[in-house]
Amino acid sequence: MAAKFIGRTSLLASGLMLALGLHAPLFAQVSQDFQMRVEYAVTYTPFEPNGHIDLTPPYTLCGNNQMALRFRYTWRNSFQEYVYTEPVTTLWPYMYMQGVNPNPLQVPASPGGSPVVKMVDVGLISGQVNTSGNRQVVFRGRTSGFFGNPVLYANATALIETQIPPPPTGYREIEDRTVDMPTQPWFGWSASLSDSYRLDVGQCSIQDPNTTDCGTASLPSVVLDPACGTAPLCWTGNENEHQLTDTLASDKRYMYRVYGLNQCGLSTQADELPSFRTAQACFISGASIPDGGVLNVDAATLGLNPGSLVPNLRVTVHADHADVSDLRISLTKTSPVVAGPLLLMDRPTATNCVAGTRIQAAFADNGTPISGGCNPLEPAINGRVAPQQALASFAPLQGEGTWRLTIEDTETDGKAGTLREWCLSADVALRDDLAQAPIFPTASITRLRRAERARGGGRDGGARTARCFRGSTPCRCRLSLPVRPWPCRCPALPWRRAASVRSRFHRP
Ligand SMILES: [Ca+2]
Repeated sequence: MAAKFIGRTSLLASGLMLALGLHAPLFAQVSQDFQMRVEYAVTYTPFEPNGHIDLTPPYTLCGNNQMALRFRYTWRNSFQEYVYTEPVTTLWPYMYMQGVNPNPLQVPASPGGSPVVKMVDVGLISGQVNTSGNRQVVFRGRTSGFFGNPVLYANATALIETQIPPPPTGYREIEDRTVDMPTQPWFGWSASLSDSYRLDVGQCSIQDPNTTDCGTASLPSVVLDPACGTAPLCWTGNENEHQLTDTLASDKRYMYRVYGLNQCGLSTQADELPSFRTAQACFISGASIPDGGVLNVDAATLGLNPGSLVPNLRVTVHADHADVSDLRISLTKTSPVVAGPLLLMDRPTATNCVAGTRIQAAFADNGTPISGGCNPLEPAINGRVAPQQALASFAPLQGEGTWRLTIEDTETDGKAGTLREWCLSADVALRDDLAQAPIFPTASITRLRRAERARGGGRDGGARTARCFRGSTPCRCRLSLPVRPWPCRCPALPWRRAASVRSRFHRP
């Protein structure tokens, strides 16, 4: 009778405690002490088919894979029992119970109140999941009452992350069949369900510049080993972007591939991988574009046909900058003849340009005007971009000689950047003349402003303004060729926006 009475109270108490989510029985008598907890999980993944002991929740259950939860029971009762292990939350559709061992578990009477510790393994297998996420599941141990003892309960909670392999990589940058890319390009792709990535770049089997076909590329096969090992042009990391530190060959077509990885596998790949072609004469810079300042870099080229002209000149600019709308970019031929500067880009303010980061683009006369807007994602400006002034102006010039790229950060707003690389390409092949490729990061804009004031020069008198005068008649100052400045005189006005390129040109 006494036993029956104890049984009813303990059942009530443990039921109450179950409702409260407490381990039962916390405040029962020592003779009813029964607890369980998750000791660890054994997870089976494509990378660890023999299982991996995971001590830290959430425990990963991969699609079409298994896991085992090991429960530790502590029994301090003065009677023996059978304990059944069962879920008290719904496992379906994310996972199913596969088995419990041992079930039931026999626990002997605790000798003199010292604990009896036993382990039980519960096997789970994933359901047909196509999503991933954390799920909290509760298991309980339930005594049988077979020996006339009260039915006792103990609870344990496991946090399980169901996961599926990453979806196919969404290639964003570099877009397939882009030409005139820098030789240390920046790559960006979509991030989805991946913990890390592996990028491989390989030269295409078809190198004919007259076709955009790549053929095949000798990319290393990646089965389940995400490490690069000795693979060339390979990178692994956690970011869904990468700036290549190896230098690709100029004027070559390359294919690339990105695998997304998580514990549950590799992303699958589209049949056709993206490819791109590098520009002809490239100059790796790394020079900083000072905030509110000017960067000039000079570089020399050789034409493969010496003395030949530069039809369809293209200028590749790869600049890592925190706000592309600060920038004004121009190109000048500085020797053997002087021509320019020719304005490539002038502080674009179209959609997404303000605060847009990174330029990785080739300025070409058949490009798309920036006035159509920048990209919402990095790089803000990419692909083939129409220059502000036609590069066809340079067509009568020789490809050989020294060229100067000028990047002016017109806003002192704390946003600066780096010119990573720039390149020249034309329908007649050019190559960089490494023997004569001096780089001259130059004067800050402050010095240019001072020089301008000393001359009595003024602020912005650019091609689209009428602040300049020929006598008393407003006139348009232009930056395009011919080389010599137009005879315009600009009034001295307070500086607001720096305009060194223009103002130097507007010298009376
Ligand atoms: Ca700035």
